[in-house]
Amino acid sequence: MAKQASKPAGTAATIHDQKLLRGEGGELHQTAAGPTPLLTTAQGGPVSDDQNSLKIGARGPTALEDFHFREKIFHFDHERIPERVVHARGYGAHGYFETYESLAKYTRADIFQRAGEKTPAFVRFSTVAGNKGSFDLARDVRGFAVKLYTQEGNWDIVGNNIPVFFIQDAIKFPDMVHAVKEEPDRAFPQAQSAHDNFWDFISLTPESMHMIMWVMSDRAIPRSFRFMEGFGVHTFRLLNAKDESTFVKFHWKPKLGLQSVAWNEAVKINGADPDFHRRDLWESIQAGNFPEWELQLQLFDQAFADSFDFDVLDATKLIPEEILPPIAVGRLVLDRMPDNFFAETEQVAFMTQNVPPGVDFSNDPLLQGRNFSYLDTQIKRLGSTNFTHIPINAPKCPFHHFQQDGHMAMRNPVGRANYQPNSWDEGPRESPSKGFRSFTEVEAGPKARLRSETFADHYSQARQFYISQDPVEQGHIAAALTFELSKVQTPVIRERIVSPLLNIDDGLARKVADGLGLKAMPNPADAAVPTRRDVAASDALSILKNGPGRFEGRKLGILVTEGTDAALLNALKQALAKAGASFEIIAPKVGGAKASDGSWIEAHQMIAGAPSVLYDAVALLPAKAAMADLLKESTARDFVADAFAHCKFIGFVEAAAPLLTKAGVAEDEAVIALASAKDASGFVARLGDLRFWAREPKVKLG
Ligand code: HDE
Repeated sequence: MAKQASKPAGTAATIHDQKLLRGEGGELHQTAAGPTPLLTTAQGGPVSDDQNSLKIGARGPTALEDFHFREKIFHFDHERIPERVVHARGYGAHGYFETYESLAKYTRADIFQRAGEKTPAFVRFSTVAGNKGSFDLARDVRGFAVKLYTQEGNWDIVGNNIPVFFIQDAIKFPDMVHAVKEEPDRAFPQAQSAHDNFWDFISLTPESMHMIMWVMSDRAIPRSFRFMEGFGVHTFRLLNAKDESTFVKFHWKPKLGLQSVAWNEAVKINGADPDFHRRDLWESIQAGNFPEWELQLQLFDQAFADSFDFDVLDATKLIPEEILPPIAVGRLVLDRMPDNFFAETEQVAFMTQNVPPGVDFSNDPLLQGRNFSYLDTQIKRLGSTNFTHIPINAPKCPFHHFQQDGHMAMRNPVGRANYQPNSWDEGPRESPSKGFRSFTEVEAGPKARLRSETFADHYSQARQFYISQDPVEQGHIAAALTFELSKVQTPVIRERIVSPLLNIDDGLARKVADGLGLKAMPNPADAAVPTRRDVAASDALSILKNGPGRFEGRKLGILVTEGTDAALLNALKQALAKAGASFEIIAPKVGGAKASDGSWIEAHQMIAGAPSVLYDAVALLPAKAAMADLLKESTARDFVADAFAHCKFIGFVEAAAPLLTKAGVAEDEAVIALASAKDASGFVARLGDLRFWAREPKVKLG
């Protein structure tokens, strides 16, 4: 081998290699689709040899003259751009927004004028704290950023899957983000809030407690992007043709309902498939199961806003849907993956300040700060003021302005006039009627660094969220807090978190204190405003109280072996197809297995590569003859034990009974016997409950 590699260029071996790569006679490769294109440099120069750099003799130095080599390496060296300082890990898709009916009464925004109008959209989902290469199932807020390419320019609703935020004033954002990201001296932990710095900051920032309830709830470990809500968070304004203002809060509601995973499951998913969420979106869009959300608006006027005892400008507060039911105004469908991840998902630049005429900002101090940050950050990341020339960021409506030059300018104004007013009768002009007009609000007050008194109640809505949860969800919040604080090494910080919990719910505080093994209960934290104990529960805040009641869009993991009952397997597949659900076949070997009727079952996964955490429910269809081998596989045992511990529905044939025993499965109503093909549809119907949480006290998920 070594001898061959050292042969000088032009010897038989080298020419042979090159012929293989380029095709006989040095001609272009022929494929079914015709000749492949000629490889060129970035300057368009044809390339003769892309396998060997230019050398002085086969074993000699590389010549600096090799412009093709230098260009190739130069470009490669610069392939990375800075990742986003927050929301670095994300995944996007194209789609459209369809307006249900005219909202002219509230807004002059063109996108809301005509029923049935379709507007192109691009959406990027993300985690917040983790780096670009971190895993999908971090316990974290998810970004839900929507770019709508309207006829009046791009409108970005840069939201999250949680309707409130940690802080009230944008000036605290760098501190908050520094605290949650990896600690600077040791550079860990990544993509995790379970560490001292984060909880230290939280313990000193009482305004964060409402958000903490949300991020410690199941909302922070969604099953997939498709099963998450999105929220604009801030109060915005809609302005109609008469410049009349209506306050608005934006909500995206997933058509398939909400769903989350268990924490123990999330931890295992991160190992089994760190790309679990992006793979889910990719697979469903490729399969033609286009995820869909409804845009719902909470609309209210100043008098209504004034009627609350909290401030609608405070991003740590929400308006319960029972008090102000949202109205549905359109739907968002994602139906196409980007052609290229970098060009689109990585380079997309969302900006809160991108709003069309008819949508306006409120004075929310977090939103005001964001309106500065999102433009500023694009220069850092995309490197030029001309980032709007990148196709994913360019408007899809006609646009004209006099901005010119700069790095990477792709298009400049043509003609003589590059300013206005001008005497050449050239170029665009502004329009007071069509252009963006701000709401005329009279502002007055002392110039000072202030926080409004109306922002001072930090606990009432935190309590409201907690008491609105189903008992299972409340248990998860207590367990999450206990887990996170157990990773905090400084005992006083653990205690400092229990103090504000006492202002939220006594039972919760006690559970966490007990879980942490605190020797004594601390005093409740000082509260600027005492918690309102009379806040009503809001069922809309619970995931479990609003279950979809169907298995549509979910995935069953079907364990098969040699001799699996073909009729039952086929009946299951049919029932799943009818329910709009999918499945994966897991076999001892990925090559598949022969079914009872001699047909071949193609497998998607082998058992060791597909733990049950990757599925919403499982069906165990082994044949009796295969059980002895299957029982030896610890991954088969884990497959079942985990499904049971994660409160999943388990369907099983009689032959699988020893595996259930080995996995410690105790019978309950979600462990369902599948005697024959006729049981398949009933089993799939039961899967609509998604989980059997009544099992949880027995399996003690922690
Ligand atoms: Fe962001 N945020 N943010 N944020 N944010 C960014 O913009 C910022 C906040 C959100 O998929 C950055 O392009 C400040 C709330 C999403 O590309 C940056 C403050 C909400 C995304 C930035 C906030 C969000 C970002 C980082 C406090 C929910 C990802 C890179 C005032 C309503 C968008 C970038 C995407 C990204 C700043 C708070 C959502 C640095 C200063 C509240 C979904 O500009």
